[in-house]
This record gives sequence, structure tokens and C-alpha cells, in this order.
Amino acid sequence: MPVTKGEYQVFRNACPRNCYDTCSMQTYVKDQRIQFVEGAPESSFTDGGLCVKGYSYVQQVYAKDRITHPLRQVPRGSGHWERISWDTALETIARKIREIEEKDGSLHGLCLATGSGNHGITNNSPDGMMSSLGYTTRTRGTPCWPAGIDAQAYDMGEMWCNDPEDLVKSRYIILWGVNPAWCSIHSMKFIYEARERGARIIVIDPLFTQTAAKADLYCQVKAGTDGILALGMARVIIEEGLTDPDFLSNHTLGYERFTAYLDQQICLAQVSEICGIPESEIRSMARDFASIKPATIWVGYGMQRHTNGGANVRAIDALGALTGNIGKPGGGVRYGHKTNRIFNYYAASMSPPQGAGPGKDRFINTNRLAQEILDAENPPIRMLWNTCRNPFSQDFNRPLLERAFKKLELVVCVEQFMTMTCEQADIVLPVTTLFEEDTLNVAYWHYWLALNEKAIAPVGECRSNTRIAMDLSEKMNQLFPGSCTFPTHLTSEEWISREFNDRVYEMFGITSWKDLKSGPVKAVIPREAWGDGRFATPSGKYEFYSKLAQSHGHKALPEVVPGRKPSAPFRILTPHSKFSIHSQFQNLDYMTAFNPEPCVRIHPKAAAQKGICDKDLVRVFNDQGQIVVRSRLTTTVPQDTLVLHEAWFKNKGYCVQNLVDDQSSDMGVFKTGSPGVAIHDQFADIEKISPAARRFPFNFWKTR
Ligand SMILES: Nc1nc2c(c(=O)[nH]1)N[C@H]1C(S)=C(S)[C@@H](COP(=O)(O)OP(=O)(O)OC[C@H]3O[C@@H](n4cnc5c(=O)[nH]c(N)nc54)[C@H](O)[C@@H]3O)O[C@H]1N2
Ligand SMILES: Nc1nc2c(c(=O)[nH]1)N[C@H]1C(S)=C(S)[C@@H](COP(=O)(O)OP(=O)(O)OC[C@H]3O[C@@H](n4cnc5c(=O)[nH]c(N)nc54)[C@H](O)[C@@H]3O)O[C@H]1N2
Ligand SMILES: [Mo]
Repeated sequence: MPVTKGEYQVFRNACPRNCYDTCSMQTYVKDQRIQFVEGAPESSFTDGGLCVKGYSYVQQVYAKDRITHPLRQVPRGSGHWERISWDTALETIARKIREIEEKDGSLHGLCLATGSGNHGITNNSPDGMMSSLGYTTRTRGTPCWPAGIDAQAYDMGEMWCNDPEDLVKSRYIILWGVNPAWCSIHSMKFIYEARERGARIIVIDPLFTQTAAKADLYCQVKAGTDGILALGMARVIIEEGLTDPDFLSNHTLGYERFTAYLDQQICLAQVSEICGIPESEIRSMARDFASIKPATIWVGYGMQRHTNGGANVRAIDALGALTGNIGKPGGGVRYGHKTNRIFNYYAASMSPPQGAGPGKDRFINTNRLAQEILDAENPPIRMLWNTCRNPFSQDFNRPLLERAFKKLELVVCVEQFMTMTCEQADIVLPVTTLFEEDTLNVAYWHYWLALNEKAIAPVGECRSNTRIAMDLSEKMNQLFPGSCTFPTHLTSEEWISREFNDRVYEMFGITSWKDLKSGPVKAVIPREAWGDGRFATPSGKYEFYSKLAQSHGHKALPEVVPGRKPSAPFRILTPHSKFSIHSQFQNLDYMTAFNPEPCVRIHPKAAAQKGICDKDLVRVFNDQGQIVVRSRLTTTVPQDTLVLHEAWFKNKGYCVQNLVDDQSSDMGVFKTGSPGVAIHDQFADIEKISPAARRFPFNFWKTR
């Protein structure tokens, strides 16, 4: 039973967005309606506060345009929608699945595309649903962080980092290609506290972000050159004798080779020219980083979304090892961790039905969905089950995606809103929000675990991902007995309890998952990441020289790898926005009030050269496509760069993926199964739209 506070019933919730902060929440319900939400006070990370998106949840749940019943569109893309019953929707889907199996003799023609829409642990059920039908096609990988994960795995054996709450112990903090003031606002308080205790804050980012505005030193690196900058710093640290000899001799491998490489190949004058930072600044940053202890680097996911992103992260890691900051309180090279992924993932792990025979799933690169659909054959991908993902807004090479979707015979989209992807679907199934289901959440950054309770009944006919899987299983078995093993009648309590095991209880210091009803709990952390100096690499040491990396086709040392060659005059960056998480939230009225229109940010000097003034209607274009949008002149962006934040502005036709292709980054296959994607190695040109051209009706998103 929820706690009663005055006139409210108060429920425990956890924000399931794909976000560093994964906030523990409390939800206030009166008359079966959510009245307001707040951050849970028990979590010292969330600390009673939410971000701007979190506070707008109430509006998201009750939005007038939320999809609340199943819909069918005939023909696909026509906008002719009709309301259908769940029974009709599930039967149509079940019959199609059977038809595919009969036609192809396998279910590889059925593809599950999942994304980061909801990270609740029992929300892995779509995966389980596929396994319970047989052997299907699945997307594998992630757009977030793969290159950096592999880089850290080569260097240290695994991605692992200190509790972000220990940032307060740092005396020197480099925020390298990360923008927590927008993307992890709860981390900022630890950074501020560190500064109050005397720490210096450095931001390295091509954009002068809101985080940079709070820093003591801002370093405007040229995008994709972070590796060279780090190696330049490494050279200074070694030359000036500022390394940690004990750490190097006891806990590292390949230091001599690394020094030899730096001696031979790294010249500070060149470094300065390539990355656009004065030599004196590189020297002083290197000296400070090496001599002020403990020092830490937070490596962001933004900076590894390059064709050389993994190599760049390896070069940055090396700074932590050279100075012996790794394994220390307030130290380390922080990127993320998966140490709390020790649940049973029961919802994801189902067996195929009897008679499915031997077989295996077919995997496709999640970051190249369009190309993979086009390439798949024997059998082709016939049906797409799209859930927790909005490819038409978030996937790469949108024109190609349009072509790929034409190949599909049935597209099912499980959604909350009529997204750009729903517009390309045959059937849309309405899904619950976090407040309408029970689940659990952990983060990839902090170390808290929170229960998410069902606070209200599902809005309209919405069903959770898990309920949908149960219902499809029931329908499959009703029509084709024995065709699906997914459980049909588990209660949400049973789903949750099946995720727990003794390791989880031990890690979080609880004896029953029901303890979480009294509030979130934090993992008992015995020591800092790599605090005992033993690494998970083949040698057990920090590997400057990684034979494993070499065997995977990379350089053994963290060497300079040149970035992608520009194919147009401007680099385009499409980073994450304060007002949205990807395609979510910006569509709400609250957000439109703060951030009414998309724009392209351009430096005034570049704008002058192009004859562009503030708020002009401009066309940003490259070989792949175009966007028509208003300009915003700002000195926060470099002169050779255009910035278009990714987000779904409803009815504005704005989609950055018209311009962003699916070029892979260098690493990611080792730990995530697919390479990352070079989201920030993209190029375009810009021109003002003449008043004459404006008279013609302009389709904002249509490609050339
Ligand atoms: N408000 C909000 N919060 C979010 C998200 C969101 O969409 N909105 N998304 C969540 C998710 S899924 C993720 S993966 C994380 C992402 O979190 P971040 O990695 O912080 O995401 P970005 O803002 O895309 O990129 C961070 C910074 O990297 C910079 N950058 C790009 N290229 C380079 C480079 O070559 N070198 C350097 N030094 N910097 C570079 C960008 O200019 C940007 O300021 O945030 C999570 N939190
Ligand atoms: N150009 C450019 N592209 C990018 C990025 C970038 O920086 N620049 N960032 C990339 C990154 S890091 C990421 S993580 C991806 C994110 O891309 P996606 O994974 O597509 O992320 P979202 O838009 O947050 O969520 C997808 C959909 O899930 C729905 N959803 C929410 N809750 C639920 C639920 O419980 N069930 C179901 N079925 N659906 C739900 C939402 O309504 C939303 O439409 O985008 C990537 N794309
Ligand atoms: Mo992400």
C-alpha cells in the first residue's frame, strides 16, 4: 500500500529514461489522478529534485494527444487511421507471425527493433517475447557509448567508474565532451561542491555549453581531435617527470612502448595546431592534472561519437594511468559502469517453443537499421516490431530508412504518441507510462536501485510492454497452440521478484525487494573502481599496449587516429537538448513554452560570410538531405560548425537525421556487438532561403 500524506497517496517511482541520472521519484495521487511528482529525498543522488523533463511528466501522462487505444493505418503512411480493438490488433499480428513462419520456415523475417525508450528492468520483455516465439532478428548494439566502452575494456578490462557522488573529493575535474548541466543535472551539485572545497573545473568541448559556462577553464577543442590533445598532455606529463612511478611499475603494461611512441610521434606544436589549443594551455592543463591530486576526468559519450572516438578515449584513459589517479577516491577516468547489471533479466530470457528446433537469432547493427533492413535476405525482414524506439526521429540516414520501410510487409509500433515512426506504421499499440506499471530501475552512472510502483490505472486502453507480451502469447497459443512460451498470467509482483537473486540482495544490502517500498537503496560499494590495482585485462594490469585491441584490428597503443574527412564546409553537431530526451518531452506544451522552435546555431562570422542574419530562414543541406529551419547567431559555436539539437518538435517537420548518416565509429563491436556511430562526424552547408523561394510551399523534412 502506498503511503498517505495528507490528501495524497504517495507512490514510489523511478524515471526509466536512458539517462545518467535515472531519478528516484515520488508521485502524489489524489482521486486516482497524478497531481504532481518530485524527486525522492532518500537518494543522495536525486536529492529531492527532478529535471525540467521530470517535472513535466504529469502533462505527458494526461496529454490530449497521447495514444490511448490501438490504431490501424491503411495504407501505411496515408494518415488514414482507424481505431481497432486489442483483440483485432493482436490477432492480425499473430496471424502475420504465423504466415512468416510458414512462408520462410523460420522467424528471421520478424525483427525486433528496441531502443532506449524505457530502461525499466522488466521492460526487457519485448526481447523475451521474441525468444518465446522462436529465432528472430534483433537489433544489437547501442548509439550511446559503444566506442568508449571498448576503449575502456582494452585499457582496463571493463568500463567501470567511481560513484559520481565521490566527485566531491576531486581537486581537479576535467569534463571532457560531456554536458552534465543539461544531460546529468544531478551530477552538477557534486561538481559545485568539489569546487567549494577548492577543486578546479575544466570543460573540453567544441561547444561553449552551459557546463562550460560554469567552468574555471574552457578549452575549445576541435571536434574529433581529443586523442591528439590527450597525447600532447601525456607527453608533457612524462617530459616533466610528473608521472606516478609506483602505479606505472606495479599496475601497468606497455609504458615503455607508449613513451617511445610519444617521443617519436607527438610534437606539441603540431598538437596545438591540430586541436586548436595554444601550447601553453596544453602544458598548464597537463601540469595541473598531474600535480593536483586527486584529479579525475569525466569522459562524455558525445566525444566518442566519431570515427576515431574509441582511439580518443584510450588516449584520455592513459592520462589517468600515467598520473596514478585510477583507483583513487575522487580520481579515475569516469565513463559509466554496468556493475549493477546482475539481475536475472527473467523477462528477457525465455525459451523457444518446442518444435522450434535448433536455430539461432539473427542480429543486425542497431546503428544501421535502414541499411540492415535493406540488406537482409534469405529471408528478408518482413515484419518490424518497433518498441521503445523512434527510428524516424533518432536513427541515422533517414532517406534510407524511408526506402527500407517500403520493404516491410507489417510494421507494429508500440508507442505513447503519434511519432514520426508511428506515421510509418500499420498498427500502433498504446503503451503505458512509468506511472501505470510496476518495475525497477538502476543507472549506468550512479549506484542507486529504485522500485517503480503503479501509481494510477493505465490511461485508456494502454498496456505495458510486459502485458503486451503476455497478451500476444495468449493470442498466439489460442490460435496456434504451443506457439509461444511467454508466461501469460504472472502478476507484476511476480515479474519483479523473478528479477532478484542473492547477489542483488547482497549488493544493495536488502533482504527482500519489498524493502524498496520504503525508498531507493544504494549499492554497498566496497572500494573505488580498480581500487585494488587489479584490472580485468588479460595481463591483470592497465594496458597501454593492448594485444587484444590489436587482435581486433585496432592499434595496440593509444595512437593518433585521424578523424573523418570533411565532405562539406561545416561540421554539424546534433547533441542532446536540455528540454528533451531524444524525441521525448519537447512535444509537450510545457517545453514548447520554454523552447518554442528548433534552430540552427551558427557563429556570427560564418553567418556574415553567408549573408545570414539572426532568425533568417535557412537551408542546411548535404548529399543526404536537408533541413529548413531558422538561424540563431551565437559565439558559443565554432566558426566552422553548425549546431542542431536533436529533438522532436511536433508539427515542425524538423529532423536532424536528414543530415546525419550511419557511418560507424571505430569501436563498439567487442563489448556491445556492433560499432558505435559517428554522429558528430557529419558535414553540411548552409544557405539563406531567398524571399522568393519562401513563397513556395516548403515541406520541411522532405529530402532533396
Ligand atoms: N536532457 C537530456 N539528458 C540526457 C539525454 C537527452 O537527450 N537530454 N540523453 C541521455 C543519453 S541517451 C545519453 S547517451 C547521454 C549523453 O550525454 P552526453 O554525452 O553528454 O551527450 P551530448 O550532449 O550529445 O554530448 C556531450 C557533448 O559532447 C560534445 N562533443 C561532440 N563531439 C565532441 C568532440 O569531438 N570532442 C569533445 N571534447 N566534445 C565533443 C558536444 O558538443 C556536447 O556538448 O545523456 C543522457 N541525458
Ligand atoms: N543526430 C543524433 N541522433 C541521435 C543522437 C544524437 O546525439 N544525435 N543520440 C543517439 C542516442 S545516444 C540515443 S540513446 C538514441 C535514442 O533514440 P530512441 O531510443 O529512439 O529514444 P527516445 O526518443 O527517447 O525514445 C523512443 C520512443 O520510446 C517511447 N517510449 C517511452 N516509454 C515507452 C515504453 O514504456 N514503452 C514503449 N514501447 N515505448 C516507450 C517514446 O515515446 C519514444 O517515442 O538516439 C540516438 N540518435
Ligand atoms: Mo544515448
